[in-house]
Amino acid sequence: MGDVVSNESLANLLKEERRFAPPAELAAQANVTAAAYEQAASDRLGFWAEQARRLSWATEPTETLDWSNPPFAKWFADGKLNVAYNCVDRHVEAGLGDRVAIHFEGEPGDSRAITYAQLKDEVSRAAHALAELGVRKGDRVAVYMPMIPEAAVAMLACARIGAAHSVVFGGFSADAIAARVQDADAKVVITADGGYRRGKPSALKPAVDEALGRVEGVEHVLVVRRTGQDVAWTEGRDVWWHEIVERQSAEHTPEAFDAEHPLFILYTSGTTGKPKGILHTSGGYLTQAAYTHHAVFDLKPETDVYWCTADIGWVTGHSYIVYGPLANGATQVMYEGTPDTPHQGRFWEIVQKYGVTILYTAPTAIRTFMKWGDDIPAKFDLSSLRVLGSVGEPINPEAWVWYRENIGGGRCPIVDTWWQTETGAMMISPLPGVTATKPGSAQRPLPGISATVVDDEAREVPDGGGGYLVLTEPWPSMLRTIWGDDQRFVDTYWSRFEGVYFAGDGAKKDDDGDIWLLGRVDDVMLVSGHNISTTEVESALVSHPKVAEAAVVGAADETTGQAIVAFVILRGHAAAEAEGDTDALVAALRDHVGATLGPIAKPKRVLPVAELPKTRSGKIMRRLLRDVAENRELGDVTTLTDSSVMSLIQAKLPAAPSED
Ligand code: 6R9
Repeated sequence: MGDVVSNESLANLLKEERRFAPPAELAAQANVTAAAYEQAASDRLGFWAEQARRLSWATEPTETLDWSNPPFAKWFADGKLNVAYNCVDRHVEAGLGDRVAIHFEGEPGDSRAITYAQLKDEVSRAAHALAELGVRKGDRVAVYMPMIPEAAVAMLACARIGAAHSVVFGGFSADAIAARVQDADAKVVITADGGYRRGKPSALKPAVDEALGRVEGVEHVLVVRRTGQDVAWTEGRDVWWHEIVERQSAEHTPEAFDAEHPLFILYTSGTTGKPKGILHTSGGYLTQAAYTHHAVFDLKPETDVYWCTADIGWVTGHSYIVYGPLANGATQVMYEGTPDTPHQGRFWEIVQKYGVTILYTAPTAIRTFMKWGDDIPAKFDLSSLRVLGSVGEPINPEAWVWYRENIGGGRCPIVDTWWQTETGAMMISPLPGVTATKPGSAQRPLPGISATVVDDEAREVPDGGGGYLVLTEPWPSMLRTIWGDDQRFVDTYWSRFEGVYFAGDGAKKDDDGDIWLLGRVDDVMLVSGHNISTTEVESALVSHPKVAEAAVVGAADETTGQAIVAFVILRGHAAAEAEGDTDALVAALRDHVGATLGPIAKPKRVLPVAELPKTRSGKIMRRLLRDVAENRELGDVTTLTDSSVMSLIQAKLPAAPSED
């Protein structure tokens, strides 16, 4: 079929027949039922106006959406609120001051429980401290912190005084800090001496010092003492958090800001080019973060113990550690360190210790746990869990089923939540009390959200077809622009298809109309005229019992245009068995993909590797694997978690590719 050109935008190869009904007990008590879809469908703006009333407004909005100047939206524009008041004070005023807001678990094993009353005092003091350092409404503050409660306090203190925060992930370099501080013109940087990572203190302040040697405009650096490491000190500029914050009053009157007042800027690393400063504002963002956290996790704040394992430096940490859960008065766990310190059961030990009921993590972590083996979670009591979430990448059906069985004990619904830094909050996801879930599918747009799949000509694809994911109506937590670059905002998201938001992801609709995310469109492979998604081939590989993780890329090929090259990580036992001789296994894996998806998707080469290149938020970087597969010099590796991974992979490349 060499040169047959398919008229599909994206082939639909994978069939998944497994279905899991929502647990009856959960469905009977669910926060949100199927009626929400109907209600939102009949009156979308009325639906969101009602969700906005979950918040406490100083001035209730009378307008819902102003879309008179697309794509620049205004939500609840005549309303006024204080985001920090909504996340903290109002719970204390409601008599819930003694409820634990954050169970902090440090990597070395230290722990602290912080109640809503304590959080209110700490946020108030930090707000006064920022004001004393000269931070005013409308200013920007950069935050470069480990995963400690002060990171959340810092963000809320900014929100409280109307300064936008720009959190820079604590694993990023001085270059990244400098670029972000400069782009946002930050006045203050909040950091720590360091944090604990992989069993030892890991310094943070030196990177801030280095960055500030290169950019101007930062007046003060506020430093939390976490590790007690020695730090260089710039007199007049640097201030210890404990010295300035502790002496402030715990009484602070929150000012109400316009719903469209900037709340934060978060830079998406992006695969190429200058990072984009994604701007989020207050009222619409908080409405959707709070609503989705309530609906998708079925949060019962009186009894649930919620844990999101993301870092505060990513949007998941913003929306589902800080703003959504705290707006809902949740009790949550916050963990500082890595999943394998001091042992590979650390996450399950934490679930057991705090009685975690709702767990939100990423496919990359789930696949790592699969690789480490079923026996590790089996040693812990995970019976408190009742809802499991996934975010960050498409979750392979096999990883989904593993998560359900080995972590969820076969009883917990899994919510696979699709969204982006740009969308601010969840957009496509099952509802745990409503949806019969399908392993690997994010399924339906949430109530009040309009998403679909279109072909190259912007025509909606029929059920069973594949193409591009688009969002067809504005939503409350949508990005408002790219900081300082409205034109880039329009060009990047609103120009590929007229009048709709293009997310950059490939997707398909199955025969029931449910949506399956198929990876970034930049990664789609073109094999003999067929557009084949990375996700489907990777999922077919992961469905083989010997494979824990897979990444596939299209490499230039004389006969087929591109040929599929697969990099696989074997599961613990399989890696040991295959030691030395992988030829038989490679042949078996190629056949397995061929049998699962059809001959067109059979990889030309399969390379077992020990690690895959990932971004710091755990997403596979296929671009670098493409460089390897095409024997090119490696592109930019600075966003890699571990740059030695690439030399290991290159060293493993056999001279002669396996052929049919
Ligand atoms: C929240 C977050 C956004 C990109 C997005 C997509 C991928 C996220 C996903 C998913 C399939 C899911 N993605 N969740 N793909 N299924 N449930 O991750 O934001 O870091 O901006 O990344 O991540 O490709 O476009 P962000």
